[in-house]
This record gives sequence, structure tokens and C-alpha cells, in this order.
Amino acid sequence: MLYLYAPQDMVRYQHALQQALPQHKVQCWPEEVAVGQVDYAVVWNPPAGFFNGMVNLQAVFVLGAGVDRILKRDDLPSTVPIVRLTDAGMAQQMLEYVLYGVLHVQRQMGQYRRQQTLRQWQALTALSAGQTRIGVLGLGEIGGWVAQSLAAMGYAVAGWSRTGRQLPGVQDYIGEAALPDLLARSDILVNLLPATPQTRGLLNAYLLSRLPSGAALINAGRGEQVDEAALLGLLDSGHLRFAMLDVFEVEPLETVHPLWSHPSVLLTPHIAAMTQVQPAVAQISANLQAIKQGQLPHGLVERERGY
Ligand code: NDP
Ligand code: OXD
Repeated sequence: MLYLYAPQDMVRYQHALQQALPQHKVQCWPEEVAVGQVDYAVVWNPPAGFFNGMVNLQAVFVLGAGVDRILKRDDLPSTVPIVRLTDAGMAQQMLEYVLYGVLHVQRQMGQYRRQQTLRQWQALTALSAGQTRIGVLGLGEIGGWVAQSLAAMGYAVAGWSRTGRQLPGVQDYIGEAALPDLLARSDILVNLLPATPQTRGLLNAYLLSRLPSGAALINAGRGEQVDEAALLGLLDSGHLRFAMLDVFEVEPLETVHPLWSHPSVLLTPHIAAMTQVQPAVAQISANLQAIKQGQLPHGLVERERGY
């Protein structure tokens, strides 16, 4: 039996999973089920205790790319394999999101907005794509696609990862020691890292201030990777000119949070790349069949690594 917890779209997921996996009975939370008979779980942030008693669980399929929350749970035995989504339609959405922020900065849309409020008709100098230096943190399924696509559009792109990745047109920066150099050459920094013990709090006051004066930050990785107080300080001082933020330390962002009303901030409610039912279900069913045939699924999470 497959037990499903998909808070956004339970009915559509149940229908699609049942069609793709007719040999399994798909049941949805909060339906009462014999937990000892659950073979597979398909979930996005299920309630505490969800996995209690699932002694026969063969694998958990996460309806997203990030696994930071599932790895923190205490109701999921460490022996159960966790499989995440790899791209499944999210990389292209992320590219669109990031491109919006890049164009906002490159074409000085914030300044034009301010001029509009003053009814000021004044042309500003725009940088070409080739003069716009973008740094992408994280070159995985999503960051890799974003970095190489921006490079193909003519932007001067550098990417940073733990072990390095050769991508067409993207300068490769590898490991902790290379980060300050990548920051120093990034007019626009795009964070697409997974949240792990190594990346939590990574973008602190010290590292953010390594960015060139007038730089911008686009964060769609995870909120806890950026020190929000430090970011606000650097926006207030003008060292950073713009931040586009999709993820926050606490979500939903508290209504009193100063980021809501900051004139240099554009924020969105964690929607940069949303899971799509059809590609997600196709990937999960292929991975489930692979597991049943004794093969390794794509997107198997390495727990010690944290992603
Ligand atoms: P992947 O696991 O495919 O890629 C992770 C990348 O980060 C790899 O390049 C990896 O390097 C790098 N990395 C991890 N740890 C470090 C480190 N300590 N130092 C340097 N590089 C590091 O992840 P995805 O691309 O699929 O997703 C990335 C993240 O995007 C997700 O974890 C999630 O947090 C976020 N996300 C946000 C969404 C939104 O709507 N806002 C939607 C989807 C995802 P290496 O391969 O060398 O180890
Ligand atoms: C994800 C997300 O990790 O939506 O998939 O943040």
C-alpha cells in the first residue's frame, strides 16, 4: 500500500499515482490505514508522527527537491531510503524566476519604478548581458540548469559547488576556499543550495559584504542560508541594491518582518519552482519500479551529506 500526504493537491496526486501504479492501493492521509501495511509513502512535510508504526516502509518519496525538513524528523527510521524529485519540471520554473530578478537588476527596473513615482523621464545606462556577472551557488539539478541557461543567454556566469561541475560557458568555482572569489566577481548572486549543516547561515554579514558594492541577491534555496538581519543591514547601507527572496528563515514570513516593506526587496511566498503533478508522479513511479527491481532510484538522498 502507498500512503500519500500532499497538502496542496491530495486528490490530483491520488488519482495520478493510482493510474501510474495500479498494482498498489493509494490511500490518502487522514484516511485511517493499517500503518504496518504501508510499503511506500509519498509526502511533502507530513504532520509529526506521520511515520509512526510504519514498520514495513520500503521508501519515502518526497514531493520536492529539498529534503532538509524530512531529514530533521524523529519519526522516520534512518534505514528507510528517502528519494527526492530531481528537476521534474522545477529547473525551468526556477530559471524563469531567476531571470525575472536578473532582468530587474540589469535593466534597472527598480530605479525606473522610483523615477515613475516622481514622474521623472530619464534614461539610465544599462549593462549588457556580457557585462552582468552572475554567481550561482549550487550547480545541481536546478542550479546547474539555471547557470548554463543564463550563460547561453550571454551572461557572465560563474557557479559554485562542493565538488565542481563543468557546464558550458560557466566558470567553475569549487569548495569553501573559492567562495570569497566567486562573491567578489558577482554583481548578482543566486542562491540555489540545499540546506545542510554546512550551508545553514552561510551567507552571513562577512560573506555578503564580499559582494561588490551595488550587488543584488536572489535567494530561492532556503531561508536559513541567509542571515536576514545582515542582509537588511547591507540593503540599508546601500552595499546591496536589491534582493529578490522566495524563502525565509520562518515561513510564512511573519507579518511584522521588516523585509515585507523594504523598498529594495521583492519577495514571493516560496513559489519559485513548484512541484508539478504529472512529472512528479512519472518520476516517483519510475523510481518505485526501480526499487522493486533492486536498482538504485534517481534522487536517492545521501543522509550524511544532507541532500
Ligand atoms: P541538488 O542536490 O541537485 O544540487 C545541490 C548542489 O549544491 C550541488 O551542486 C552541490 O554540490 C551543491 N552543494 C551542496 N552543499 C554544498 C556546500 N556545502 N558547498 C558548496 N556546494 C554545495 O539540488 P537541486 O538543484 O535539486 O535543489 C537545490 C535546492 O533548491 C533544494 O535543496 C531546495 O532547497 C531549493 N529549491 C527551492 C525551490 C523553491 O521553490 N524556492 C524549489 C526547488 C528547490 P556537489 O554536487 O558538488 O555536492
Ligand atoms: C522544494 C521546494 O524543495 O519547493 O522542492 O522548496
